[in-house]
Amino acid sequence: MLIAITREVSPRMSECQLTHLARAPIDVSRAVAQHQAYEKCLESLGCRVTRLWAIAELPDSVFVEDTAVVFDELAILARPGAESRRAEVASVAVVALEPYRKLASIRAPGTLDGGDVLAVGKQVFVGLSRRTNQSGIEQMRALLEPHGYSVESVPVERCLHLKSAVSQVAERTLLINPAWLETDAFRGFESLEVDPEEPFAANALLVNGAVIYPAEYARTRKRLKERGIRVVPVEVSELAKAEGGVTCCSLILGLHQI
Ligand code: CIR
Repeated sequence: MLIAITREVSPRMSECQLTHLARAPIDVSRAVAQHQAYEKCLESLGCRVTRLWAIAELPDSVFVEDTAVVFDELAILARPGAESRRAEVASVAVVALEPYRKLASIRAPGTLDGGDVLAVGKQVFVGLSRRTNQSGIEQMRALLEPHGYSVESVPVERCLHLKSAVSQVAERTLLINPAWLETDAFRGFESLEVDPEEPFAANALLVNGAVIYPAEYARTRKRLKERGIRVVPVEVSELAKAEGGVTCCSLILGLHQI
């Protein structure tokens, strides 16, 4: 059994942080409907959804992925690089994570956004980005190495987070946008490139052997299907205007209590 932690869309989502996109009007009621459909999708793939309440004054709080990184042995509470997002962490930790995992925290001066962390088995790649700094990565390494994980830092300069440019789509397969990332770190994996006309298409969410994937990236979706990957399309256009993708809207963890 998997648990998916989500949080309702803030009614003030239009005030979100933006780094690479121009501000476009967000239809919040449409964003809410898209988010609910996304949660349904998670349920259809076998997740039990734990939905946290909306926090109006935290416009980006629907993007729960950035607040923590969950492993079998522990959950690491992030310290988001954007100051406006730091207050998102506490309630995710106390309400949703504490029952299931030992908790550790990234501390100042470290910063780390969960969207910068790609964990594949015991290999953990962490984007060194505008949001995640060297201290955040070193703290993550110190917390994970004793549990047998390797932690490798990957420079991220052309997009928001590491997982904007690479995500896992099958046990040993990564979906990558090579225009946004040096791919050397991922040499040990099979890779699939996004269609060059769909630069934002590298963020996919692998759940129980299927991939939750934005409906709008038809060309890359075809590539995934041709690789034998089961794709479950979702409409996430309003969430995308806030620079969110499909991994950002949940934290997924295996159900075992501490
Ligand atoms: C932000 O800039 O922090 C939000 N507007 C978008 C965060 C998306 N999160 C993610 O990719 N993990």
